[in-house]
Amino acid sequence: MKRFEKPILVTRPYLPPLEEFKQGCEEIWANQWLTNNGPVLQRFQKELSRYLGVPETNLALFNNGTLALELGYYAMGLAGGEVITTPFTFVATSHALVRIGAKPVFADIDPETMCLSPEAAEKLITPRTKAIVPVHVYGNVCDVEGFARLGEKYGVKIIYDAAHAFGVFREDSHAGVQMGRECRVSIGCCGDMSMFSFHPTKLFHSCEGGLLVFKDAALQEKLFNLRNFAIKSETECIDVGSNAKMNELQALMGLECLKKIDDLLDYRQKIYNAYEGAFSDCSEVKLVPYSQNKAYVPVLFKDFATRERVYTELKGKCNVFSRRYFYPLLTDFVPYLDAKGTCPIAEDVASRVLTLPTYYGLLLEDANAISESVKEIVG
Ligand code: T4K
Repeated sequence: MKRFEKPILVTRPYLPPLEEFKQGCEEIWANQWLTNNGPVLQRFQKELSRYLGVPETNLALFNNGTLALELGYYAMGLAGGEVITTPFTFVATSHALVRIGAKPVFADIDPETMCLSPEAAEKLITPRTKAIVPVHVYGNVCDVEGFARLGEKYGVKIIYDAAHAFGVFREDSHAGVQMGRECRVSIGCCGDMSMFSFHPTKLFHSCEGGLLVFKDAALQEKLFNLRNFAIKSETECIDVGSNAKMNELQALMGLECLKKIDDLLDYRQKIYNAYEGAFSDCSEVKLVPYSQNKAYVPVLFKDFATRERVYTELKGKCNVFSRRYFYPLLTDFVPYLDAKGTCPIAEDVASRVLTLPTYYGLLLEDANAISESVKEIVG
């Protein structure tokens, strides 16, 4: 079993060449403009519009994904209502709901994709339900057709937490936003709204950042306003907004990383292929194959004890820091304990899943060595 000299972390952010970043800084220094809808942010928005194929009128950038969600939920009018969502996610999906005064109602997941199940969600719809918030967890695509049907049938909003799904595209005739590219649409175009996180633990980042993509272009003005305290002019404040503006250095990092996006995606695929090859002869480790962008490498073990042994021994014996995303389940955390035990499939998955290291620059031979260690640990 290989012990790495330096710790191998579950992820590392891609960093653009420092010289190129410095050149971008020169422009920011010359402008003496650091935040509040600056020119670099506007360029970043344009480039994202081009990459995703979404009109610029249907995008809004924020300083992180959590505030993007919070303000997105608020702008969609979810305050005071119930929102059906998944417990198998990062806490931000639900925290952002609670923070605007909406009540998360947890429905179970599909055991294969690990995304919210439309069938389970439908059973919980009541007259108080204002929206459904599925998560494209790990970049696995939700049953977007199933949710579109629920949206139409019950008149509820469908808002995707697509934090993990940047770089995921699909052939789609149900796209929410009219696309420039024929048939190939960003996953962010499904439903009424989607949020991408640009945190450095994501395959694409802007130091911190979040992007909302929305179907109704009229929302843009509202969101731009909400991210700037809801101040409309020097003498008018029209709502209770927040400070959720992306600054110029974040936008510059995003622009520099976007230049590299195809390579970042290709590299993740290569790492995934290395793990896939290595585990192909081992029935004790089930690689979860559904993600298009390979943002994470989740594997399932036969039971909780095995998963815990692999997690602990990788750390102790190999100096490899895998993560148990997403364990514990949200319904095991203090704010959501009243829903504990309501989602048995999610509980089972959370108890057996482990995400293995993947990032641009992780050596393929290191992914192979990690796989060999995992196989040795499970015996
Ligand atoms: N919805 C979903 C489904 C999400 O997964 C997230 C965030 C959100 C919403 C909210 O979006 P943001 O507001 O974050 O934009 C991390 C991230 O902090 C969080 O962004 C992410 N999901 C979540 C899944 O993972 P931690 O507590 O695991 O992060 P941390 O600090 O332990 O970092 C993980 C690994 O990355 C470590 O081994 C160290 C390495 N790392 C981290 C940073 C920040 C680096 O090498 N460099 C770095 O700069 O939560």
